Amino acid sequence: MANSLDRDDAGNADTGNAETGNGGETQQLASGKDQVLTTNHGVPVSDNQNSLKAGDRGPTLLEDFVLREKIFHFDHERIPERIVHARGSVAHGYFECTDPIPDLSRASLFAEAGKRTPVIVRFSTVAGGAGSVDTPRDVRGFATKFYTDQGNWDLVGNNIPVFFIQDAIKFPDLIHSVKMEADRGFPQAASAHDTFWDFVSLMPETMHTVMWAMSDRGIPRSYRMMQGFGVHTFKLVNEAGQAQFVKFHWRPKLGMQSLVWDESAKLQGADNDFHRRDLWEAIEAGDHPEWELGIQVFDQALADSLPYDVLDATKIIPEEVVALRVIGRMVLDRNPDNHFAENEQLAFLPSNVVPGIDFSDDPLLQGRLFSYLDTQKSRLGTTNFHQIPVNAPKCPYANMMRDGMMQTQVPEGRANYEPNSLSEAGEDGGPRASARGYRTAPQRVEGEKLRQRAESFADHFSQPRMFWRSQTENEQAHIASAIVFELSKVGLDHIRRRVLSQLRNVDDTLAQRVAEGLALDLPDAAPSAQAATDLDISDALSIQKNWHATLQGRKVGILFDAGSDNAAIQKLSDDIRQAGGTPFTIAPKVGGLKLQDGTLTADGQLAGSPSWLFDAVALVLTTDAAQKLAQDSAAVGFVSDAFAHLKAIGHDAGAQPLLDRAGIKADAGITDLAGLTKAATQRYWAREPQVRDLA
Ligand code: HDD
Repeated sequence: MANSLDRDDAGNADTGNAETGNGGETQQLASGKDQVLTTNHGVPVSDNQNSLKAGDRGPTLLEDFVLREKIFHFDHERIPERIVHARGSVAHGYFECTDPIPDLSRASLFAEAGKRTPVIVRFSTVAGGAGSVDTPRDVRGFATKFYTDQGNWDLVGNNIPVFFIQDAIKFPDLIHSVKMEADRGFPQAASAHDTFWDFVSLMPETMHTVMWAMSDRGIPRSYRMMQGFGVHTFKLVNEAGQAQFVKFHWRPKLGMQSLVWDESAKLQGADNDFHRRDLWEAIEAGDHPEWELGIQVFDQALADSLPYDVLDATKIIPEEVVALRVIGRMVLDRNPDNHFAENEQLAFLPSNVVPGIDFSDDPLLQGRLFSYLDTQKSRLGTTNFHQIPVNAPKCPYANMMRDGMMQTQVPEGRANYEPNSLSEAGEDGGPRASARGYRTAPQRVEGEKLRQRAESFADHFSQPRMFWRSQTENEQAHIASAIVFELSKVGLDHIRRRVLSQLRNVDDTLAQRVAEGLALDLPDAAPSAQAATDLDISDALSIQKNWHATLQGRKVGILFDAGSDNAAIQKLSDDIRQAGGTPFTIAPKVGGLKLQDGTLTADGQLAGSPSWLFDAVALVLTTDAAQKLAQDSAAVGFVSDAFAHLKAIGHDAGAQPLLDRAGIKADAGITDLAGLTKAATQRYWAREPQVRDLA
């Protein structure tokens, strides 16, 4: 395809090979060097600086088609943002099957070891708008489109394995309550407000997901350090049509890591794009994010033996009950070329499944199957949204669906209905259904038509209690503090009290801690449909119990100033790189500074590079520089925040005056420069009681 217009200096086009119009290839937007600027209709433009006027100071003429087209197009550049998950970041990559499962599923992407399937992944926050921030407390979307050779499979999941509600009919209420409040338009990207907690307090089924969202899972350090979950129970179906239940899990190669709350709040000012930038920079640097795909496979008999319903999306099946089998890995190795084309226009549909993967009767999933197809028409404007390159399958597709707004395809012949016998006359009869096509797994269904929640969905508290009991002490403190913080932003007293009464059903000590944190009396427990039982603790639910002590994917900020030891900075930077981390140098001034040995240009200026941006920090300073910086609140804050955020601090002897001013007390995370690469693989949870009052 000729995808660029060759023009001579006079703007004459060489259209020699460019086929356009019926049956030909569509002309693409020209790219590359030496292109002539044209209108959208291909007319060369001679002046892109001045509109057409009557006299050089006169009024602009209506006939200026160049101006009108440019402004017209600009006026319409935005499309409706997603009603939820508006803010997201995408990356391309591949899924590689490592442990084929033809016995379980006839999905071709799981057929052979080593088989690679292209993917695009979109990570997102839920509540904020497209231009909001990356680090609020929120659930994160983790949506993967697999461009398989049997069509697109979209696994549209989250970083939390459960959901707030059990039935899709509650989704609009949930989302209305969490988004900015309807009259005032705030708060943006935050659940800490009346309407969300009002909904939560009245809907005890939210309690499990609330516990996860209030835990450190709600403030991930990086998209690369989050788990992902398909959430619902799905089915795998093999060649013989036999179906088994399945739950899908993504496990990050870097392990799980989270921010601490104060850090995540401050990051919202320091870098709105903290997660987007992290993903982009890692891929640009060739440090390709990777996850394992694990499955939990189980049959009806196991499902029947569990004390909860596998069709209830507010429940997990602990890995200790059904082990995870890793069947593949996903690598993200390419950043998008264009944010609008590949992110804004990207459309996920849980209804996109391929042969070998099927739905369960989870009522939340069933509702989603309608909602996503529907929303794309409103967001992308046309039923032909599947033709947008990022949404189109990479395998051939053919059917009798025709026309519609923004149709870009030009089907040939008259076979736009089926069956037809046109081929008997030598014409192309078009595509036909195949026995190898998608077949729904047979399932006997019977029952009365009714609007009723199954009894087996009634236990809203045992699993949140299991989650709470499975956390470390620090993690429990974080949950209690997070709920205190959120409820402190709730203005209506009766809502706070009702949340407390629901929390009593989860765990009395949690409710007590939250009540104390708010200086409220503990109300009676709310009436509950089913009292909680003590399920076994699941260590897999804790981030801290599963910490990967590695510098990979972590960033170390190195503060220096005039006169610092350049050799020490270079050695430290090399050590950090060797260990898989990223060094970032910071100085009060970004131009080249004269050091003991040579000059060094910092990567970032101190006021714009607070320690919140890094996983650990180093101070390489002369005593004079440290004394001067001890008078600078940005420098003192750099150190005291690193300490308060439980990070490793490596320093040379000269840095002592700054450490003293910041009130740093020695502990396992405070080290000389040589010890920093090891120390920086951790957060220092034991320090936490020193730096804040644990609720
Ligand atoms: Fe949803 C977007 C995940 C329940 C309706 N959802 C959306 C995205 C993710 C999820 C990751 C962003 C996709 C993207 O990046 O473009 N949603 C979930 C999960 C759910 C869930 C894990 C429960 C297990 N969602 C859910 C329900 C409904 C919706 C019950 C409606 C009945 N979700 C939508 C939506 C969105 C969406 C309104 C907004 C934009 C879009 O679909 O394409 O249709």
